[in-house]
Amino acid sequence: MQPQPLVLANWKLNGDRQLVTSMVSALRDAADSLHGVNVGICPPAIYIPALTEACYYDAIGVGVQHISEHPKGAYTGELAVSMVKEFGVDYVLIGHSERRSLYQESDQQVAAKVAQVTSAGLTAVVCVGESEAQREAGETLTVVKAQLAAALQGLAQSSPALLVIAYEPVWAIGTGQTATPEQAQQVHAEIRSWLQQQLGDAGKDITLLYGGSVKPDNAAELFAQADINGGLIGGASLVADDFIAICQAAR
Ligand code: G2H
Repeated sequence: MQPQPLVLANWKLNGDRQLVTSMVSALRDAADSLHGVNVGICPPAIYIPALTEACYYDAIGVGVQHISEHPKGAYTGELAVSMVKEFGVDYVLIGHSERRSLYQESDQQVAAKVAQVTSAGLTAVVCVGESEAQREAGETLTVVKAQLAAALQGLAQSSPALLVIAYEPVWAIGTGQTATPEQAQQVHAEIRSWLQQQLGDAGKDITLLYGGSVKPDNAAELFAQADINGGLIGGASLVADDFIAICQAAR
């Protein structure tokens, strides 16, 4: 059986309180057209209490874009998984390419964060993907598999059901340049088969998201691919009509 579709909004460093309430209310109005799709929003962390409050009666998941790999201590500016859990967070993004490139988040940190998140019973959404140069050098699968291996190392004893993988080719992020459905499916199929090799049948059930310039006009074709179970949406998740159209395309 295919994993249930999932569409997550990654607002990055965008949005405000007003967007929290208007997005939740637009999703509520569209709820009938979203049956069968799990939808979640990852706003900047300071808006999480406003989001959990706004969607208290709605089936909307709450995500955070970043946590510390440490459970607590002298780490100024960081948030621990236990803290975000207290505020109703379901999903934690880990290893987004912007975190990897701008803040030097390493595979080791990814593994530590996956361990923190999954042992707390939250869902780790691990982002993997190759740069343009790596793709041109034919290194896509080597890069992606090394990133996946770090995620599984962190998963250790926790349930694979707490792991989601988001394939986001770096060259397609925020550039308007999307991987073709065939390019994306090719990598997703490799990810699926690698996960099955490592985890057996449990690998079949892991949700695989595609991310990178997903828009209302390309979402349906991407989500129709056999191993694409939804998306991680940046820019287009800031406009309610666009985000809802993308969520509907995942049904
Ligand atoms: C990739 C994606 C969301 P965008 O970063 O994670 O952003 O849809 O703007 O390319």
